[in-house]
Formats: sequence, C-alpha cells, structure tokens
Amino acid sequence: MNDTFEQIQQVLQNCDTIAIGGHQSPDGDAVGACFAMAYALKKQGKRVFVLLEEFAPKYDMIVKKELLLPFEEYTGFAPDAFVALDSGEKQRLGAAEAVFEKARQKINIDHHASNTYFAAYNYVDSNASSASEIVYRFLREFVSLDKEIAAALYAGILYDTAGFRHSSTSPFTMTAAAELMTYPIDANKIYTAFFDSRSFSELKILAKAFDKAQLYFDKAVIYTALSLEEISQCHGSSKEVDGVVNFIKGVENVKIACFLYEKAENEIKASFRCTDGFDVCKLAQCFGGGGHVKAAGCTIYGSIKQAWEKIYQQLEKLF
Ligand SMILES: [Mn+2]
Repeated sequence: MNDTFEQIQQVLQNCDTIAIGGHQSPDGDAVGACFAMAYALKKQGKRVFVLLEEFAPKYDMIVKKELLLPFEEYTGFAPDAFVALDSGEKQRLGAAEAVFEKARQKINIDHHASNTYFAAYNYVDSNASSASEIVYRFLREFVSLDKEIAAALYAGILYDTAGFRHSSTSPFTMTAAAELMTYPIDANKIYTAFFDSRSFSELKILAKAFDKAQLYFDKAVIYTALSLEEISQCHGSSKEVDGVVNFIKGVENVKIACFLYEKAENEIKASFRCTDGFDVCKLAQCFGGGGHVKAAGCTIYGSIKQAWEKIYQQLEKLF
C-alpha cells in the first residue's frame, strides 16, 4: 500500500537532517532523482546529504558534489530521515543501507516492479517511467521548481526512458519533460552526454562485447559477457559497460538479451532486457535480483561460465 505524497511531505517537514540515497552503481535516474530531491529539500531549509556510490562523470553536469556525504562518514551517521530513491530493496542502497537502518524516519520512493516496500513510508509506482518522474510529481506539489531541480529531473527521466524510447514513456512523461524544458536547462547537452558520446575505452568495450555475442534458442536469446581481464584490455572499467545490453537487445528476432560482466573476482553482474510477452524481472528474481518487467538484473557469485549455466537453465524453461 502506498502512502500519500502529503504524508511523506509531512514526515520530511518534521525532520532537519535528511539523507538521500539511490541504488548501487548509480545510473542517470538514481543520480537525477537523488539530486533533485536534495536541491528541493535544501530550498526548504533542510540539512541534506546525498549518499551514492561513485558514478560516471557524464552525470557531473546535474550534480553538486558538496552535497555528497564522503563514504568514510557513513559510520555513525544517524539522520532524522532517509529517503531511498530508485531502489527496489534496501540492500540495493549498498553501504548506505547501514545509514538507512539508523534513520529515525524511513522513506522509499521507487518505480521498480520488484519493490519490497521496505520503509515505514512507501510510494511505489511501477508504471512510472523513472524514479525521477515520481519525484517530479512529488516536488511540484510542495516546492517551486528551478533550473537545477529541473535539469536533474529531466536527466533522470531521459536516462531511464533511453531518450523517451522505452514503452514506459507515457503521455505524462512527455508532459513532465515538456514542463521541465521550460526552465533554462541544456536538454541537448544532457542528451548528447548520455546517449551520443562515449570514451574510447567504452567504444572498445562495446566492440569486444559485440564480437563475443552469441545467439541461443533459435535466435531468441542473445548473450555476451566480459571478464575483468577483457575490460582491462580495453583500458576501461566496469562503469563503462552500461551500453552493452541495450544495444544487443536490438538484434532482429531477439526476445531476451543477457549481458554478464565480472564486477569483481567471482562476482558476476547480469543484466537482462526483453520484448513484450516476457518478464526478465522474474528471471532476475530467480537469482535474488529484480528490476522491471523489461529490464532487470542480478548478481551471481562464481565464474562467468557458472553464472551463464545457471541462467541458461532458467531460459530453457521459457523456450
Ligand atoms: Mn530508475
């Protein structure tokens, strides 16, 4: 059951020190939603701290780094409230989960279908394109938006819809984006940074992943994977593998796309995408992960080969 925006705003009103956190390996939606919320609460006179893992430099344009709580200061930090954004479960907050536990008031605002309603106050809408879209709906009721808030929200919505392309893009999404564009934000610069530019190492990583791609189950499943060694051969890092899965899913006739990479030794991160009629959230949940019906992920411990074998066994039930 969802709480109302009014209830959540009431709780925040009665708090002074507020922590805001998003999921591990923060993407554009997590970063955008967290900073938009942070800017708005700061405007309301709150002491605000954003707790996020290191994220890609392309998000710097919507970020005020001075709001980030340094990782060393997580221990012993007990805020009045913790607002978790874009996180389907509290474990997805990573190291910030300990701070979440210590917060007097716990709030969860999210759009993942697999959300576990882990806070005292929850607002989950799996039909929303992004956490940023929900934060937009929330904020416009209580604060006057400005350029900084608008840029962060626009970036979050843009990112999670892959530039208004995913089926989660609703007429409301477009209305929200249109209103956010009435602020003097550089929408084109955000688009280019997110979707039309990459480091040379990222290009090499994409090339390696594409080169290794294989089709299974009568060409309905596409699979590729990258080891730590392969990522380092490209002089890149695991923060640059984001683009792989969205690209391979576009191959003709493919129903499910699977991309695995070695985040650390024996720690395999799997990302899944699918077309209508399939549910990769369920697939990810077989391995303790989650996400959305058409985009989900999980972590599997072992080698890439072992992880793929486990996933393959699940896929066999579908094809
Ligand atoms: Mn999201």
